[in-house]
Amino acid sequence: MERTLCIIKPDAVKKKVQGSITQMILDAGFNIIGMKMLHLSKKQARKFYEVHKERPFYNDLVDFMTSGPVVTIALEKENAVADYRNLIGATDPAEAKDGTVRKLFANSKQENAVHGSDSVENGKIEVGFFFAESEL
Ligand code: IDP
Ligand code: MG
Repeated sequence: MERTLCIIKPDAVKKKVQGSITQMILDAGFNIIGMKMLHLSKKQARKFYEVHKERPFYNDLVDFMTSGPVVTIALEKENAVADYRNLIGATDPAEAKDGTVRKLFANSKQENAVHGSDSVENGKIEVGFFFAESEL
């Protein structure tokens, strides 16, 4: 079983669609093994998105991700990383396929409703960023 991390981002929590997104994830066959709502600090957001620190959108991304509460969800399933990326769709909702989470709920390339891990290795690392093994 693979693990992957979902973050329901501040735009989606503000729109009150965290329940709809969670239901889509469950309907797609994922097991939720951990879930928490929290308001990220700047320090946490900077660390989480450290791989993007040289990108022009990094500071805006940190501001956005700390603009309101998020819901972090640890997911488990066979082929979880790729299956979850398919469920959420492309980073830019204008390019996301019909029926994907981002097509349905994202506002823009930045405010794109959800995070998803990009590799099996990062799935493990990112779940560990928010959850102690004893919580899962
Ligand atoms: P991903 O979330 O689909 O894996 P990444 O390229 O890893 O996309 O980017 C991380 C996050 O940074 C995106 O989900 C989005 O919120 C934001 N982002 C990425 N590219 C842009 C951009 O060109 N403009 C503004 N925000 C961006
Ligand atoms: Mg990414």
